[in-house]
Amino acid sequence: DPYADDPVRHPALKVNSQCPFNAEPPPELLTENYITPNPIFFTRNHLPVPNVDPDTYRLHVVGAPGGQSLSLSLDDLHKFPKYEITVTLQCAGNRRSEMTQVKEVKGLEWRTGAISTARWGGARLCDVLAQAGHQLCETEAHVCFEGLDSDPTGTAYGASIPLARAMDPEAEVLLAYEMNGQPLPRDHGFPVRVVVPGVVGARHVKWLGRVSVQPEESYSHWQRRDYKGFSPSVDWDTVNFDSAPSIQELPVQSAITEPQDGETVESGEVTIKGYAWSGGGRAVIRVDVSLDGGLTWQVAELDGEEQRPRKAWAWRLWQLQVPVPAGQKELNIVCKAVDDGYNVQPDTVAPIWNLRGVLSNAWHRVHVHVAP
Ligand code: MTE
Ligand code: MO
Repeated sequence: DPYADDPVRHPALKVNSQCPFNAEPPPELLTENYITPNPIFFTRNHLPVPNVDPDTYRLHVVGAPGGQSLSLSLDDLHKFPKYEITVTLQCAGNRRSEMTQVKEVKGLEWRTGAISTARWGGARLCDVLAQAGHQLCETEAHVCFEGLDSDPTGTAYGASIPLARAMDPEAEVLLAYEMNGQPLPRDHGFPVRVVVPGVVGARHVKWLGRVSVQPEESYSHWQRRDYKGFSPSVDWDTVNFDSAPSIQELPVQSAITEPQDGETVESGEVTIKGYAWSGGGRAVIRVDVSLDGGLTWQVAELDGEEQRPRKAWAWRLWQLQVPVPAGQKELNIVCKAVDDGYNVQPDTVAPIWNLRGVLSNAWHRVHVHVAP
């Protein structure tokens, strides 16, 4: 059993698949803290968790023509200037279960918890690439990452990002060896993972073994044959994965974590809580909440850390305390966020439904009963 050596996990996690391990924190725990505690940070593994010996670990960085290839130990990585940034990581499949309700999709049934936030510490990818002789170039180029996890045929998990993002110091792409002040937990990529702020989780390659610069995107299945968006009209007979770009930056997202669907709330006053985040460093500027299915709206209070313009890598938590309208037996609570490009979430799921169930960011709706 290739999974026999997987780590022990926190019992509060809601498991979507045991082997490979895929799990999310329950909503009420997800927004209890601005920084998600490591043990309940959502986990998305495609393969068994590799057991990497930190003493013999080497990160291979293929050098540029005229530059030099690097074989970096953990100590070597620690010698680069250390950067620490708070970054929210979201899986492209977050909230997929809502797409399934419209029509069947292929993928794990994530609810609202395939998203978490940590303070990551590590070396900047641009510094490591520079040491290997890489520079920004005029022609298209991509930085390809390979994990040390592999399938039975020996194929490693892989993904890529454009070289321009990797080399941009403002994009703050990290080779992280710390998560919330601790060495990375095994499930989250021990000893080194990529953190690409503002970009879909799939590119944050864990158990990083190899970095190279190529004229084309990674040939990995997960870069080319997955993690792409399509029209609702496209099905598995007609889909052409080459016709769509790989997902990189994610669209604006928000969800309600309290109260939960089907719950009974006290009459009088209700507190509604949730998270909001947008990709590409776009800051969330507002969250609107409705108690009547979207007929009328109120503006929620944004909590958590104020984000830097164009570098809003982390989520905002939000809440709204409101009187329950007298005589109301049920509430149709809805939330929607707006980012600083004034991008908004679509109001329903059907027009953004896609066969793989990715990019599910419609208004989040929760139906609750009011205690008599
Ligand atoms: N890296 C490797 N090597 N193997 C993987 O299966 N999963 C990716 C990414 N990096 C994956 C990986 C996906 S799809 C996501 S959403 C994130 O890791 C999840 O990171 P987490 O498990 O730390 O939350
Ligand atoms: Mo993912």
